[in-house]
Amino acid sequence: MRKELVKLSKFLSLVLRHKPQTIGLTLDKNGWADVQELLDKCLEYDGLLGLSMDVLEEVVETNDKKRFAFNEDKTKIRASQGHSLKNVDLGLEPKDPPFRLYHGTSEDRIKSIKEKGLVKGNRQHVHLSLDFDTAVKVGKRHGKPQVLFISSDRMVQDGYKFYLSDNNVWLTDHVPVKYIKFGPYDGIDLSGDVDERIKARYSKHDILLQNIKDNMEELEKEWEVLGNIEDEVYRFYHHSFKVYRIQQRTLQIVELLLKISPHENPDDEGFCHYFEEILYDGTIRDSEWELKHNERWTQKTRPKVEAFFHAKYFLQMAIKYGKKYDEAPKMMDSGWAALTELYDIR
Ligand code: HQG
Repeated sequence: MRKELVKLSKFLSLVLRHKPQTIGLTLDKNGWADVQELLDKCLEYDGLLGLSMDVLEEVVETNDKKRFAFNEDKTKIRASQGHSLKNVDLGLEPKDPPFRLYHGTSEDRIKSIKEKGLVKGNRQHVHLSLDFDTAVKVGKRHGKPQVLFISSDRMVQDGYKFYLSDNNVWLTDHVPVKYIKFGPYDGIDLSGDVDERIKARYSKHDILLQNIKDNMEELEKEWEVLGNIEDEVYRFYHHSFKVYRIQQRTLQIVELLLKISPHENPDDEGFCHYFEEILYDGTIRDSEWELKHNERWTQKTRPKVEAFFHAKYFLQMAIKYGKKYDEAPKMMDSGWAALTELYDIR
C-alpha cells in the first residue's frame, strides 16, 4: 500500500470501527456506512485527506490486511472486523475454525492473560490469527511479541462459537486459560528475524535431547517394567474393571515425560493439545469404574488403553533417539519429530 494511503487507512479504521461521530457519520446496525456520505463527510472534515472514490477503492484493494470491504455495488463500505462500537453486529455466521489458531500479544500481558484468559477488552471480540507469522505481527504492535497457541478444536467441542471475518481474522468471545498454550516461545525473542527464531526453537530440541540423556537410566528402568505389563490390557479384553489400573501406568510414564520436557515450567505448559486430549480421556474422564460403564465398555475403557499406548510410544521414542542422536538433528526421524510435536516445539 502506498505510504500516503496508510494514514488514510488509519483514519478509516477510526471512523468505521471506533468513532464515526468524529466526522458525523452514522453506521447501520451491520456496520455499513454509505460510501457517498463517507466521501462527503471526509471532505468536509478535512479536504487534505484527499479522499475520492478512486482513492477509496485503492485503499480497499491494497490494504495489507484487507481491513475494509464494499458491498456488491460499492454503495456501502465497512470494516471487516476490529470494532469497538458496541451496537455494530457484523452478522457473521458461526463457523468451525481449524484445529489450532494463534494469538499475538506482548510479553508484558502474559501474566494477566494467565489469570483471565484472553478477553475482548474494548473490542467486540478476541482476535485470533490463522498463522504464526501474522500473530507475530499483531504482537509487535503491542511491544515485545509473544505468540499463544489456541486449541480451537477443543473450544468448538466445548461449545464455543467462532466467526470468520471477511478478511480472515478469527473471532470469538473469550478464550479461557485452559485452551491457551503459552508454550514453545516462552522467553524467546520473536522480534528477531526468522533464522534467529528457528535457531531459538532448535535450542529447545537440544534441551529435550539433553534431558533425555540425563534421565536415560530412569527411562530405561520404566521401559523394562512396562515390557512386563500384561494384565491391564488383558483386563480390557476380559471386560474386567481392573483395566482401570492402566491409568496409573499411563500417569507414571507421563511423569517421566514431564521430567524430560524442554520447557521451563513443564507442569504449566504440558503437552501438545492432541496428547492432552488423549490424556484427559484416558486418565481423567470417568477415571473411576462405575457399574454403568459396563454397558458402554469400549467407549469408556478404550481411551484408557489408548492413552497408555500413546504414552508408551513416546517413552520408547525418547529412549531410541536419546541413544541414537548426539545432537538434535535438522533432518528428523519420524519418531523424534513426534516427540517435538508432543512438546509443541516442532
Ligand atoms: C490483550 C489488528 C491482558 C491482547 C489485528 C491484545 C487484529 C490481554 C490486547 C486486531 C488480556 C488487545 C486486534 C488479558 C487480551 N490481560 N491483556 N486477560 N486478554 N489481552 O488491539 O488482538 O491492524 O484490541 O493480547 O490484525 O491485538 O487493527 O487486539 O494484545 O485482528 O487492522 O489485549 O487488530 O488489526 O489489543 O488486535 P487489541 P489485538 P488492525
